Amino acid sequence: MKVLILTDVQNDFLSGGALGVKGGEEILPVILRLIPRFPHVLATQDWHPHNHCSFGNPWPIHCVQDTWGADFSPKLDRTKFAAIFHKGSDPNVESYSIFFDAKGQPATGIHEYLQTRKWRDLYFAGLTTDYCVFYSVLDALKLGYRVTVIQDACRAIGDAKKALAHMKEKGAQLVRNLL
Ligand code: VGL
Ligand code: ZN
Repeated sequence: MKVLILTDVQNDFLSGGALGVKGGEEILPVILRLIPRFPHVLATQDWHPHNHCSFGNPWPIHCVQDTWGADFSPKLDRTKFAAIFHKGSDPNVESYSIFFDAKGQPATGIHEYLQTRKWRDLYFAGLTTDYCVFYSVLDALKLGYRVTVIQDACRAIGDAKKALAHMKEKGAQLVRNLL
């Protein structure tokens, strides 16, 4: 079953946000076209307590729980999401991947959710190509999922090309807007 996973399409990663990613807005129309094409859409949120260990080093304060910055882009309709998963909620642990945190512990429960339903064909879109998408894709491949990255539905903080090449080398399929 094909599942679209929207990673961290949150105000703080978009322009005007604390960690605004260059070109972040450009993915919104692409994502809006993708959503109705998938039988299942899941979304994640970087969801930090106010004292998260990444604040100040290496990141500015961002995606603080229950603030505007942590909210989804207003262009997204959250009623379209079958489920929403939160990561980075432990003040002492970073979690770029939606599967495992930096200590190797389950980050969100998404793996169990997918396994229970036998959904194995994952399509990634969102922010950021070189952090959340990157580490989630590598973990998904290790977990045995079929993984596709929708390139033009993602944007990077740093080097997108390098991140994409690495994900491809590890077994991810790269596509552009499928439509
Ligand atoms: C992320 C920077 C800081 C991400 C999270 O999930 O891509 N990037 N926190
Ligand atoms: Zn974060």
